[in-house]
Amino acid sequence: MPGKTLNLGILAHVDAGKTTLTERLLHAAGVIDEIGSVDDGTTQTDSLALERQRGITIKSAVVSFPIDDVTVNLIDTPGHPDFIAEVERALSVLDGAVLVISAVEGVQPQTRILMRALQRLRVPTLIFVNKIDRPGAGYERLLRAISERLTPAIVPMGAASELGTRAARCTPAGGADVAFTANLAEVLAERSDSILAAYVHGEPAESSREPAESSREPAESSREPGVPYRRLREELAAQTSRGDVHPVFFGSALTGAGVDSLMSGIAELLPAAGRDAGGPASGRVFKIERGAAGEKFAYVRMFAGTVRTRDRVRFGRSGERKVTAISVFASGSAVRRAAVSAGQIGKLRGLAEIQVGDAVGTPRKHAEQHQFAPPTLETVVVPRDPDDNAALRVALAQLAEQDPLINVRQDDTRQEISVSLYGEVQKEVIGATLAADFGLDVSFRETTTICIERPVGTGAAVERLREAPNPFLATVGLRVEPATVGSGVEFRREAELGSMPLAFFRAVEDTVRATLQQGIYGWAVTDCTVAMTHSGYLGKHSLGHQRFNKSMSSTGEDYRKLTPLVLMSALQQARTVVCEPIHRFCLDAPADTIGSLLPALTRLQAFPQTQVTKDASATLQGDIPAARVHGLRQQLPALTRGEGVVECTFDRYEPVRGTIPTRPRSDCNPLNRDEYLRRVARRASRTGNEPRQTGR
Ligand SMILES: Nc1nc2c(ncn2[C@@H]2O[C@H](COP(=O)(O)OP(=O)(O)OP(=O)(O)O)[C@@H](O)[C@H]2O)c(=O)[nH]1
Ligand SMILES: [Mg+2]
Repeated sequence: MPGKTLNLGILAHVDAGKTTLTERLLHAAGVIDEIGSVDDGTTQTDSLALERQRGITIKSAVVSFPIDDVTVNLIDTPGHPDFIAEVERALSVLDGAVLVISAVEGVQPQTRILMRALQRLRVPTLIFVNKIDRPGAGYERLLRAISERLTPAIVPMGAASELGTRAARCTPAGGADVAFTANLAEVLAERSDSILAAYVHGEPAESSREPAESSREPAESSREPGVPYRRLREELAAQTSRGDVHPVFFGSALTGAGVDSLMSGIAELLPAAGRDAGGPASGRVFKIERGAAGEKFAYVRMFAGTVRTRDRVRFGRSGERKVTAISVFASGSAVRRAAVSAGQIGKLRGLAEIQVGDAVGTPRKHAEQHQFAPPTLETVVVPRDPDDNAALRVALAQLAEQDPLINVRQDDTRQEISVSLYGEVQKEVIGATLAADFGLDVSFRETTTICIERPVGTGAAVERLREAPNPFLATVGLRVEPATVGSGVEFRREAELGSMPLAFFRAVEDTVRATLQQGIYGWAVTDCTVAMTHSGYLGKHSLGHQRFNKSMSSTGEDYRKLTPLVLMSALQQARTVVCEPIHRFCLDAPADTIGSLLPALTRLQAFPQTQVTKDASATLQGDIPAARVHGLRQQLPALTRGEGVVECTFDRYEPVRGTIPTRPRSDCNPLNRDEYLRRVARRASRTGNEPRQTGR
């Protein structure tokens, strides 16, 4: 049985060839006899009906293959920006990655976004320049673009010939190639003093032997007296594993050129995870799937320990369930096993409430942060048959457990359900999934932008125990302040505190975060610090009798009800500014269409900042509100004789100019104190849970 596992992500801009490359790798490893095709809908990883129809990947999929004694679990991810959430979830479970770039289209916007995320997380990454068989494929141009726009620390691993033809090939460079070894030594010496010293001063001839046995490179001795080739390869693997250097391979997933070299690179240069099966179990869910009968499977990457069938495992914030079945990926697909241990990916059954992103067992120390911007669009989903409202809610809740970022919102006042989105393609996919998997026919209202609110100044408020009109057995004081852009929400407890039971602080913090989902204008409030300045509670005994008296003791519920009141009053004092998402656009069009394009861009509130004209084509770059991106895409063909191409990526939030958009509020946030208290009292009398006396 193989001893090590490498969890490998394949990432790229849409259509770069990830799924086709996955087929090639499976074939080269002997797992499949015939290579499937994306265009015919016959690949292993684009297995959903919708993926096959459309020829694009929508969900991440796992397949596995062996290289020597390593089991590689390959995660094929979608490249379309509407499905970036899938990539984010895969990123958190990877040991290494292959970033695919088309040799024709070159470095594209999504390529840069993905590379930045890989580098932030220090995921060891190989670069594969694909499609060298297509007319227009480049070599030097690609290397230049990669080093200028992605990372300067690259090592081209071979030379390409007959580019742009079906005969295009890639010849791996070896130790006998003086130019290759010199370049390798130079790149590696930048991050290694010992390589630098050996490079400059030369090394004893003794270590100048052939490359490491694990390498599939031809076993040639280095002619470079400076650093032995074997040592260079070891150092290359070490620096690649640290995410410092990125080896670049060229090839074609379609013809298979260069795929063997990439396979060798994966085995030699990326670090496989060992099997530390002991210790407490710790894993992470990166995908949820439902079987034909609706049964739920959680894809879990284990980081430590072992989970066995019939083990009770903890997950998420408070879930605990018995695992009823486990499959582990091996030689292609998932096979039934009794246990899954560190390094492996398992498909676990039985964990009913589990969600994508949940920790399984002991959470890892560093909670993962979001790598990509959250969705900036939303739409209301309307069932064609109003009787389907309840079924729609259940169906969307199921989709949300696979994709928490669709963030299903129920607006009780209007009886509407909305979902957040990255774009129009995602909307179509949600519509098609509801029809195919749930038999629900829905329409969508026009897509709108999701804004955010940021505090402008500082605001503070306090409600004290036993001071009317506070009807709750709790003291809560809060101060809201603006924080750095992009910092999110920080909750802080201030000095004099410490006396109150921790559970009450937790109730306050959880409620603060929930309440901030709807600020003064109905948008989520972010980039702020909320400090708890006052706290107080009533003990579990009534004063006179020294006996436990529930009606005279503070409970978590008192803090959950009082906190929104205090927080919203502090927020109203601080005031907030509504900010809308702004995208960067990069638009290529025939130069003679610029005259009609510019006024159209102005009408769309887009601001072109740079314009470069080369020969007959022009490139414009600038900012555009997210709300206008779809309009631009729709108008572009007519404005550019169908030749214009535009790429938009989220850049930042900026205060809205002109009319301030508001979002319909659900009824849980108190903007009006008296109304809120009346509502709480009404709800309490309905549930028989009256506000208690304050003990005076
Ligand atoms: N000529 C040529 N075409 C290729 C090559 N690799 C992929 N293609 C084609 O490019 C198109 C997209 O390929 P996919 O493998 O679906 O690309 P992808 O990156 O998985 O796409 P998404 O998952 O939708 O982002 C298909 O029509 C493939 O046949 C290649 O090496 N050469
Ligand atoms: Mg694909």
